[in-house]
Amino acid sequence: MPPLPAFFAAHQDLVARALDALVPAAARPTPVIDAMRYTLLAPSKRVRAVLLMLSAELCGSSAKALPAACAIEAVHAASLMLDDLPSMDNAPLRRGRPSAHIVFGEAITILAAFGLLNEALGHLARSYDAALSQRLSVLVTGAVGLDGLVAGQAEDVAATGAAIDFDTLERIHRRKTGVLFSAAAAAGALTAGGSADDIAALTAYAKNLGLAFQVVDDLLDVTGTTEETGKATRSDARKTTFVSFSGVDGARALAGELCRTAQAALTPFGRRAARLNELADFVAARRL
Ligand code: GRG
Repeated sequence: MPPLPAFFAAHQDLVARALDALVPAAARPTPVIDAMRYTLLAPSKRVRAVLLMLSAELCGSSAKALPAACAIEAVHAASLMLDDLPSMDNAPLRRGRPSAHIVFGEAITILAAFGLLNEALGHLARSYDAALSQRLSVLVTGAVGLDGLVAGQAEDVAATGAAIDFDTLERIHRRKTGVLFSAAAAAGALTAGGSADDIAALTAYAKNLGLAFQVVDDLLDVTGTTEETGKATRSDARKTTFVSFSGVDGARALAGELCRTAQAALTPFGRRAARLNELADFVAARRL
């Protein structure tokens, strides 16, 4: 994977080590644990974890943020495993490796995804006091649920091969991608005791950042390489994407506009938001 901005590195290492501990290798390996670790620990940007940690820092401290960052990354990894299945996106390559179902089969992959989801929620419950773990659980289950990943994916599956309008496309991806970004930012703020105003501003930032991230994902499917993205490219032919809707230049302009809207939401934080501004610049220009 090509190098990421320097400020990613410290958080990425911390998160990678904590994820390794969250799903430890079994003394006697089992296929389902192997499959959980295969996708969870594969090299990746960890952008949602980094967003969570930076949001916590902005609200005072990231000292308590790591378990929530791991939970969000475990949910994300589960969603990737399910998304790649033949009955969904049928994607052969993920994080630079054959997708989990190619290595472990569909049944074990589905079980491993449920395993990761379960570990994510268990980790939140174990890692925080009752009040904070309750608020974080509401956030994360909300992001997965009927106004989040599951709803977005269901509408995406239904839309495959069909003509959809821009509002539908946007709703699908706000749910599939944007909502988990928002949950990550809000969760970071919560772990640092952020105020309701902090949480609202960070949620607005992350909602637009997440949609921008998806628009760039669509762009990279057309303009990127497998070496850069770790995924098969030119794979979205059966789908309406931001590129098929708006063209490469239109999608690039949209991503830039969404990142600027995201950054505008950070205005109340002033210079304290420098890192999150940098993260938005990275998302707009990313090649991986
Ligand atoms: C029950 C958890 C659960 C999900 C069910 C399958 C599903 C519903 C939703 C799929 C959501 C999905 C995979 C959206 C795509 C988001 C996206 C842009 C993924 C790529 O993220 P990156 O680039 O990947 O951050 P890395 O590998 O760096 O983590």
